[in-house]
Amino acid sequence: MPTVIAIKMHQNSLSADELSELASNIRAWGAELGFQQIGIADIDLAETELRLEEWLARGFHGEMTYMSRHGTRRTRPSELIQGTCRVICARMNHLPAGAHPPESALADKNKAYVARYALGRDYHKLLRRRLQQLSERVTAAAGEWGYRVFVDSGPVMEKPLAAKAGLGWQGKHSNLLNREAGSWFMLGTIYTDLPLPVDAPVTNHCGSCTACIDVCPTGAIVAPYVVDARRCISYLTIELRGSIPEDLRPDLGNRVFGCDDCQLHCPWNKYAHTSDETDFSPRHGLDSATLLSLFAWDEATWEKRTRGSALRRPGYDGWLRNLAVALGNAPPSQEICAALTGRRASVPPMVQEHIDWALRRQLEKSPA
Ligand code: B12
Ligand code: SF4
Repeated sequence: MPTVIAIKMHQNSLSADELSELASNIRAWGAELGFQQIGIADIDLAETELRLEEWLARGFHGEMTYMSRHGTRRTRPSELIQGTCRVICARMNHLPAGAHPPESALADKNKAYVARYALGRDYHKLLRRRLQQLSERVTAAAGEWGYRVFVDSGPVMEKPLAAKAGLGWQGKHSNLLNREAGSWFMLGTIYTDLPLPVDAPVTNHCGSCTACIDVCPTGAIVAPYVVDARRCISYLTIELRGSIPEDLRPDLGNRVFGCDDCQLHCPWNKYAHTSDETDFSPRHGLDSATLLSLFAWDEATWEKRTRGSALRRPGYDGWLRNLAVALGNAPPSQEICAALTGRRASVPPMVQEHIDWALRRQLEKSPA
């Protein structure tokens, strides 16, 4: 992630009517490019800034130093990119059509659970390319304009901005929720200096429901709307580079990359839609693979099979670490113990330590 982004913005002098027409066109072009919704927000994130400061002060970001490194540039878009006055926010469904139901992989403890968003092609690449295409259409129609596309690629508060742009509200699990689409979508943004007309936010519809808080396996949603990332399985399996805290390992179950529990149990997701993007279709049978088959991937296989996929983020060691924990949590089996033991000599100490934990846990569960 870049530390400072300096980009030249162009002051385009469109009339109010032209800006309004352009905003409608952006929505229509966005739909043609596969986005389910586009909204436009102003850049006032004052309330978000206070909440982010508190979140950081409580250390909830753990080792994600990129969350604090940029100071107020994260919550003040015009400090990140001079001249920014609007943010075009987009959402795209990612739930792959035809994938095995998530509940079946979660229920079978010999299978690996991979978060739905990571089963196919890396969403960063797909959304960024489409937002770039959208931006180019704006240039073709309206002339040079100042813009910069972000999909998790800079210090941007994507959820609060999308909420301001009317794409949904932040649920108690903190993800953006939409009445017609639940939360199974990813977000992307375009910062711009064009003073486009803004959209109105929608109201919060969580009511008294606490399903996401109650179901979270690690108690990571420490208060409504507040996630302690250090306890979140998504952080532990994707962002954390070193050792997973031992007390949390049993709660990971068979989740080897990310976690969807708070979304799976959210009642609004009965309105979710699957994605038409074939790029999001599961690769290599990841929607119902066994833990042992994935643990058998050597580094070259992992390199090849994770190319262009979000699965690369924790690295090969992180991948093995996560699988070792899940194998420790699996029903006792000699085959699992043999696979863990067979791997031990060829992996770095961090992974070895997780393998040793997994072997101990397997033995504890074995009938005497
Ligand atoms: C850091 C990060 C994480 C971290 C921290 C998660 C978190 N909740 O912050 C970890 C690694 C744990 C993570 C996990 C996941 N992530 Co993530 N993550 C991000 C990232 C890079 C930044 C998020 C951030 O700014 N966090 C800082 C906190 C302080 O901000 P916040 O969550 O908005 O917190 C707000 C609320 O707490 C609110 N608040 C506080 N008190 C109160 C009180 C009231 C009354 C109200 C209304 C609000 C409120 O104010 C805070 C500031 O706005 C964004 C991409 C981006 N650049 O924005 C993706 C992003 C949020 N992640 C995303 C996804 C999909 C996930 C996972 C579902 C992945 C998975 N399946 O494993 C999980 C979900 C876990 C969860 N319940 O949040 C998507 C969410 C899409 C959506 N529909 O909302 C994003 C937007 C990526 C993208 N481009 O699409 N993620
Ligand atoms: S993603 Fe999983 S661990 Fe993280 S907050 Fe949601 S339910 Fe909890």
